[in-house]
Amino acid sequence: DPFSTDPPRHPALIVNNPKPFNAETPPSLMMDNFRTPNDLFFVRNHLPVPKTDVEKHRLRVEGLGVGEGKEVDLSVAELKKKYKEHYVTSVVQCGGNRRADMQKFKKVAGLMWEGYAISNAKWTGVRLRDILIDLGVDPADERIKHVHLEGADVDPTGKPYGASIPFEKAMSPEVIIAYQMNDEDIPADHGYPLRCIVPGVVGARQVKWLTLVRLSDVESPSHFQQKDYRAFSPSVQHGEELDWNSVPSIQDYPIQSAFCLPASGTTVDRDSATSLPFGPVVLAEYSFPKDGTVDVAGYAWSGGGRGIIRVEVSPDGGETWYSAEMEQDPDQNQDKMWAWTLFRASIPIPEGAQTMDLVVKATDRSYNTQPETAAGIWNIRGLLHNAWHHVEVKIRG
Ligand code: MTE
Ligand code: MO
Repeated sequence: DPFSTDPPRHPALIVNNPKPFNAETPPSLMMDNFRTPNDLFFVRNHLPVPKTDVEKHRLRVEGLGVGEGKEVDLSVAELKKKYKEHYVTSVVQCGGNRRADMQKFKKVAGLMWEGYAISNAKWTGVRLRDILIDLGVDPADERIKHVHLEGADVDPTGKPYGASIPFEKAMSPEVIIAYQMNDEDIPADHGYPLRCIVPGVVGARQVKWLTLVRLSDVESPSHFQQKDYRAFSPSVQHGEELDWNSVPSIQDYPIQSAFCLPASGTTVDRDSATSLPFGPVVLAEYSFPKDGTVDVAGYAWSGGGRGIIRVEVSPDGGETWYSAEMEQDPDQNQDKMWAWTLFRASIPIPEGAQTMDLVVKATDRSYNTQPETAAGIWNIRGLLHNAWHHVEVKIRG
C-alpha cells in the first residue's frame, strides 16, 4: 500500500477520499481562527505523501536564462542562509471547491468538495524572485514565459506532480518558497520541507514537496497543467472529446464566498440567539439575547490580490440584502490582499417566516461579484464554482 506511510491526521477533518487523502476543514471550526491551524487546514493530495528528509532534500533550479552549467541544487539550509526571509498570509483554495454545490445544478465529475476546500495560513520562506535574480535571470528576458514547479510525490510510473505559473507572476514579490506554515515547519501533508506559495492563484499551482523550478518558453507538460484544472464552456457536454488546448490553464481565482455557519437544515428559535457571539465567551455568564435574528458567518476571497470590498447577506433568497461585518489582515491592502476575509452578520428574521433561504455574495476591488446561479458557469469538471451560496434554515416560534 503506497499510502501506508501517509502521516496521521486530525480526526475532525471531513474526509472526502482516504487514499490519496483529501479532506475539508470542518465549517463549524473554520471561523475560530483567521489563520487556519495546520492540523485543520484542508488537504488535497493527488498521490501518496512522499517521504522527504530535510537534510537530503534539494531544490533544483534550471532552464532558460539560468544557463548551462549554472543550474543549482539548493539544500534547505543553503536556501535559508543565502536569501532574505519573507512571509505572506495567503489562501490556498482548490479549483474544485464547492463542486458538490455545482452538482446540484447539473452533474459534474470530480471529488465532491462542499465549500471548505479553502484555508488561510501564514507562510514563511524566501522569494522565488530573489533566487532567480541571484542566478542571473533577467526579469525582462522575453524568452522566458513560464516557470515549471515539480513535487517529490510521484505516480506509479514515476512521474512527479507538476504545474507551472507565468514567469511574470513567478517574479512577483509575493511568490515564496516556503519552509514554514503558521511559524512551524510545514507539516508532511502540506509540503514538508519546501512548498511554492503563489498568492492569488488556484491551489493546484502551489506545489508541495517542491524539488524543481524550471524556466521555460512553454507551460509545464504535467497532466495537472495540461489535462486538468481547465474550465470548459457550459456548451461542452459529458462524453464529448475534449480539446484541452482550447481553454487556458486556471491561474488567478475568481471571487468566492460561502457561509460556514449556520449549517443547512438548522432550526432557529425566533426568540433566542442561534449561536454564540464571536470570540471567547464564558458560557455560564452569557445571557442569550432574544433578538429575532439569525447569526451567520463565513469567508470571502478573490484571486489576483483583489481585496474584498464588501460582503452582503440576504434572509430571503436575494430580495433583500444586509452588509456583513468583515475581518481582514490589517497588514494587507485592497490591491494586494492575499489573505481571506471572514464575515459575520445578524440577519433579522422576517415577520411570519417559517423558513429562510440565506444567501451570501461578495464584491472585490475590481467590482467583480458572484453569479446568481451556476447556469452560466457550469462546466463538466465542476471547477471554479462561485455562484451565490445558499443555506436553508427552519424557524421555530
Ligand atoms: N503539490 C503536490 N506536489 N502534489 C499535489 O497533489 N495538490 C495541489 C496543490 N499542490 C498537490 C500539490 C492542489 S490541487 C491543491 S488544491 C493544493 O495543493 C492543496 O494544498 P493543501 O493540501 O496544503 O491544502
Ligand atoms: Mo486542487
